Amino acid sequence: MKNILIIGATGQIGSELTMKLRSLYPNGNVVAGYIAGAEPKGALLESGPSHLVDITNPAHIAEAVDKYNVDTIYNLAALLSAVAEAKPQLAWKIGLGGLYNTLEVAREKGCAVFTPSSIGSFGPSTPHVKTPQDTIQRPETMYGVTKVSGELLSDYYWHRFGVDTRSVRFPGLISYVAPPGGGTTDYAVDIYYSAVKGEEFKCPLKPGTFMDMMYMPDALKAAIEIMEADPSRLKHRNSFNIASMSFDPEIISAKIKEYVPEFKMKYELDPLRQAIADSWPDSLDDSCAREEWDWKPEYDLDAMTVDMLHNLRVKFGIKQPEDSQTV
Ligand code: AKB
Repeated sequence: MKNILIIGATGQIGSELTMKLRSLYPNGNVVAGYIAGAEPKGALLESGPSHLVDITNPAHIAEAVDKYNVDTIYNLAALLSAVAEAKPQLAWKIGLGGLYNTLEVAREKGCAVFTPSSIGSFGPSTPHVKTPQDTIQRPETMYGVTKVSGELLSDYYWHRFGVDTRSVRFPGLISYVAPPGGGTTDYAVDIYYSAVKGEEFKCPLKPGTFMDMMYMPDALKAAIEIMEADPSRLKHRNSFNIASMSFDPEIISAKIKEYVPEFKMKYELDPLRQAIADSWPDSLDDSCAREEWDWKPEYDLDAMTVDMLHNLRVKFGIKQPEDSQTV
């Protein structure tokens, strides 16, 4: 039986990961940790326990771990890249201060910890194409600084104290369930919303801006499989490159047009997001994850597009076209 605490359970990843873990561990406690003002609602609230966990307050984390006999913590609290540039002090407090609090509780109480890193942990001097697992990480954003520091701190707690820390570097995550907030890759979610609503999409990034992206079901699979992986096979821990698709605005727009021929996109660049995107890799080499814990994504751009369009139409009560298929 696994007892799991998800810190940030009402966010973009947390709201789906909590439900997935509850379906996988029906006999355990899968606790939705939330902050004031972002309380769980609906199925998330009704399907299992929840607890107020502000990651900047170590007592909250310890209380939830004790109350539910938690053995594994998913730490999903963070500000995304563009917001972190606007609020760098808060980004550090949550991203690094919060991680430190989590790791200290985990050390004292014997919990395993998953803390996602990101393609944002790389910077302008990183090789941009097929970025290797072990390479230069000199990010120039506060988001990236917290992510690469978090990787190092998590590895430190493993080597020094034996805390079972593991993680992956998430690409931009695409989902129809909860929207992201303040990321550089958010355009690849927003574009689908515009397509189903029949609105022209204003793209904040210029053509040729390639970044790795991933459909949420694959991201959840990665987060769960890395924590289930046989530790004797792991040569790396914090954090693994994972990848499933890389595209620029022109490629995703053309793919959407295959299914929504009337879809239109124009460019209205956001200089902050463009600068951040330019400093990130175009594509990651995820061969270490494939070798060490059999990572393999299920969705490519085509399968994701079909599923996103179908589910967004369901979400907004929009009629499906006659010839639409689901995956
Ligand atoms: C962001 O754009 O900030 C995130 C990320 C790639 O980590 N989606």
